[in-house]
Amino acid sequence: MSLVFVLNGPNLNRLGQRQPEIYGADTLDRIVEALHARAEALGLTLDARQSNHEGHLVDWLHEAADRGALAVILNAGALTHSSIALRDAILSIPTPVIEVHLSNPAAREPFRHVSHVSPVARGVIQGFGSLSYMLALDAAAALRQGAGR
Ligand code: CA2
Repeated sequence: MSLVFVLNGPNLNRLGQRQPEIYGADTLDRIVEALHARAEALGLTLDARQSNHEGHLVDWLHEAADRGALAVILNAGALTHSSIALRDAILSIPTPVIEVHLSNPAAREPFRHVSHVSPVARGVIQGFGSLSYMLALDAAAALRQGAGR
């Protein structure tokens, strides 16, 4: 079965506790649970992880490639707007990376308008709350048929 990594960055472990008007009321555990159910229906195996540390995300991007993952769904949190290391890690692997965001950073503060991930991502889905992750999973599944090129 095709493997899809779902990587979440800093503070996303706090989802559902503050700012539901921006990020929704779901916890990350609930989002991941729903993703697992959808993945099973799509015939995908998920490996979902969260870290508040940039280096973990870099290591996991490498691991996804080494394990031959079909795709990585990445919400890098605020590292999206600051991390050249994550950009370089994405460039260092052949695995397609689908960038996701719960909110629409382009419609928020100017410092969120820059993403170091977007230029090197296969595609970007943002602004749909937890649905962003579901849409990204459908996109990952479609990559099996060579979709999107
Ligand atoms: O919209 C997204 O998914 C973000 O990646 C979320 C990040 C933010 O820095 C990005 O600009 C957009 C924030 C992570 C979660 O932060 C929380 C804040 C309060 C309560 C719970 C989580």
